[in-house]
Amino acid sequence: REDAPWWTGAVVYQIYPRSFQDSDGDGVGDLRGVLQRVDHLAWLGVDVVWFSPLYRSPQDDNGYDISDYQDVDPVFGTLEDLDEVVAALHARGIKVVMDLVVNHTSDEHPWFVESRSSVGSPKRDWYWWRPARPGMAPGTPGAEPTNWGSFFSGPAWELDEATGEYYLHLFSRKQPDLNWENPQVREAVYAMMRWWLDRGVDGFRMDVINLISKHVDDHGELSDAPAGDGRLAPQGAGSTNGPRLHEYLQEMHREVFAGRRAGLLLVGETPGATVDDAVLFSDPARGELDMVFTFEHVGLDHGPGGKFDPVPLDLRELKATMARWQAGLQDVGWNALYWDNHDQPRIVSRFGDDGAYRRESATMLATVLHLHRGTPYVYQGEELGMTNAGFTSLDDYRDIESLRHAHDARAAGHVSDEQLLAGLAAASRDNARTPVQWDAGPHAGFTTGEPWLPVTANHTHVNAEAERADPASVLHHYRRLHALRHEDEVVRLGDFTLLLPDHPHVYAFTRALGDDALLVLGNFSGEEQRAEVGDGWGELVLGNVPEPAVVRDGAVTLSPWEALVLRRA
Ligand code: ISL
Repeated sequence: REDAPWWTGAVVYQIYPRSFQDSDGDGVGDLRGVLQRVDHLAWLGVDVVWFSPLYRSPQDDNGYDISDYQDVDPVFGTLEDLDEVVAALHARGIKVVMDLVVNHTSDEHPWFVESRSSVGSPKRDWYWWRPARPGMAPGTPGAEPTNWGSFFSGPAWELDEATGEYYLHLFSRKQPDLNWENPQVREAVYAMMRWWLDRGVDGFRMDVINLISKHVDDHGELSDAPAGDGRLAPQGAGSTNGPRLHEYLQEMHREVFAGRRAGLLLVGETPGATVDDAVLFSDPARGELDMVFTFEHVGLDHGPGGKFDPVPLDLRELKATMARWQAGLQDVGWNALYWDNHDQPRIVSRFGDDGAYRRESATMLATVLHLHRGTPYVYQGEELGMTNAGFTSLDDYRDIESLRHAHDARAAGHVSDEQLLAGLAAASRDNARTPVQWDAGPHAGFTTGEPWLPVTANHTHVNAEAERADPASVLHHYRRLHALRHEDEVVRLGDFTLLLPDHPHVYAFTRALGDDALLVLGNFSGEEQRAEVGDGWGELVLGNVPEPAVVRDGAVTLSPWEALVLRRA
């Protein structure tokens, strides 16, 4: 137990800088704004802050399109401001993790500007340039070098008129993919990473890191992925978990992290990774990453038409999925636990009830997640029980994925405007990106100017100031969960066992370590629910309602959205 890495007892807090706190009235959050809120983070008891990209960027994808890896975008401040923020957080014992976006750069990055300048450019091979399909004229539909689809709609290839070749972009056309096959690219990335560690940051959250190795054949060529009927191949086909991925990660580890101070955090974002993949990524003996973000549990409410065509969650599927990941990483590796991030709709609006039971369901969801085995990630505003944005007009949306989807859906004409708006209201990434609700005042205390994205109307009662004053609030509940992880070895390290897999509304599991054990229950419904949990449960560790349920004759009746944590008697 003493050997367990520090992050088994840590909570990570994600800041999306654009929406956290504005200090200069331009309506966009910034680093000096973060300085104003360091007390909030310290009081909340988080151990690490992960910053979504702060780097210089044209902001086509809100900073996930980087034009200079070693500078801060002026909209957020300066490198000196960042140094101050890092120092202020370190002074409170909070580590700082940077987003690392190295599957792609911005098309305005000097590397790409050089690469696109001519077919003979020394950096031509730093990106994926390919001619049109044999026998087809560049620019004609279907002439793209492969059938790969972009994550943001349409083909993953863009024709560059000047040289007559296409370049690969798995995301927007302003995000060309780097060619990791080229050793110079890898060395440039590693050098940049070392520069950040030398500057004092404590690790990286690696954006779509399992897309960096493309599926090339023996001749270095890319080819069509199975699509069935001539349409675009699914997103990520041809590039997910490619053949050299583990080799690259191990090389990165040797080149960047070997011999560094203890206490770094390396977390990968890995859409499409399976449990078996995650074991490989997070097995300490392999020298790759500490943990990865999985996507299976946040795909369970995607319908036949994808994320913008949501279906109701079947709790049994959620339990089965989470339990499979818990079991798969029990002996080797580690889980990253999350409900929310800057790409996902708000969990209280998604799996909870953001109306009458907002407080209860937000605290229940938090309890269930944080009591799993793994490192919990809290996304800004989640600790307040912030809800989805509730936008009713297309004009409110700013997110490139949402706008591209809306454009394509309208062009294809297969959904009504009403359906389109309903899909966006449920699943748009902008749901997570509305400004943090600090107080009941104008623009929720986020800015003195016009916020870049509308503030949610419920900030008059859902806000940090009001919740700080209310011990029963979502905010206080998160603080208790963080303290519990810091203090309780069973929460950190106990084995996970799912109970009642077939109960349609109750999430139930135990955590056990030596003689100690916890029972965790969550009612995922607005009705009372009875659950058979057996006898032998004693002390109340945590609840979320004024009169917590009690186990009698081996059964318990939970009130709507109740969460209950009991210790073995
Ligand atoms: O949000 C998604 C779909 O709705 C995901 O597919 C997402 O695009 C994917 O998880 C990758 O996300 C990361 O890389 C993107 C960036 O837009 C996201 O914000 C980032 O989290 C490209 O850098």
